[in-house]
Amino acid sequence: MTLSIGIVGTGMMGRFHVERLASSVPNARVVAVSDVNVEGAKQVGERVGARAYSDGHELIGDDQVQAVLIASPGFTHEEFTLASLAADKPVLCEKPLAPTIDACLRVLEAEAAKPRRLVQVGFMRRYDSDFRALKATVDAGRVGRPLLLHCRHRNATVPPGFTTDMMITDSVVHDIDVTRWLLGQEIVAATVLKARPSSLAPEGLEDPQMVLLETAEGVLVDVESFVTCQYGYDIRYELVGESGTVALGEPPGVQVRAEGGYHGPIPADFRERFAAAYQSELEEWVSGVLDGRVVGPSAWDGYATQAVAEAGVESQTKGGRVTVELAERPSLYA
Ligand code: ISE
Repeated sequence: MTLSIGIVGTGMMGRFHVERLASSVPNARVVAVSDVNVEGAKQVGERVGARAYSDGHELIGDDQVQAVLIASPGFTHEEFTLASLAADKPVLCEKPLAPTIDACLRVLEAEAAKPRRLVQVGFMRRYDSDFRALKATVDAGRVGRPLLLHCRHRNATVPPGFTTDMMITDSVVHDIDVTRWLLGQEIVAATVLKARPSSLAPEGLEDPQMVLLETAEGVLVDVESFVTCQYGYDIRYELVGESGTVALGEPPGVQVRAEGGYHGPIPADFRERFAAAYQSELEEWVSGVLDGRVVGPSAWDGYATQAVAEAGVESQTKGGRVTVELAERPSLYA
């Protein structure tokens, strides 16, 4: 069986997914692509034999499209996810699920009225083998009850137009999702502190920052967000438990010890660091959908993450600790 997929958005992430789905994901076929820049969509479509639309709604309405992948800008995610739900088509939506808490709740409400889940959010770190090993170690109780989690999230640079709030809504959202998934607890408060800005950050970008998250059971999580660190894409995690610690290893590749020093590779960006995770995310999504199941990060995960991110942005702007109040969790996400 083959899954015929339509991809909304042929910008950087859309093209990344189209190429992977068309070339290396078993049982997947890209049959349609769409973008407001229809010429760009046509070029991408031609390479993989897919039809091109200028409007994502037409793509979702295409009878040949059995499942939808949304990689258009975040402010369009709500409308395309709701349209996919209305058409009863499984949808993998890049983060954010939607750009506001209210918009996320509208998606939750629409999906919760369905008999089964259709929406998955693109939190790809959950598919990374090292993150999975970290979670398996914690779940097996090898380091005891979790107390603290240290996270570092560094990007070499950011694209033009990247603003201070995006350090939370675009970057730290991944750490928020990993925290909830790794610990199996919701986050109840966020506090953000700004370091003195790096002179290498673009004018106005208050980089770096420290984000302190508190979970429902009292685990403290510190996230360093440094989006212009210059030297590469560097993600580090260490969980401190009552009887031990577990940390992500160094990036794969060879380490050279020579001339009085040692050197190893650092990925250039998140697509390189998480290439294998994106591959597994797509493979598992496609095989799950073909089996009639959507089991990856849910619309609830997208909503809860957005709620914490908004608390973080409020702390960024007004200062102090901001608590997170979540809506009641629909039974679909039990
Ligand atoms: C980017 O949008 C991502 O999603 C990456 O995974 C993240 O690490 C990066 O900080 C974001 O800007």
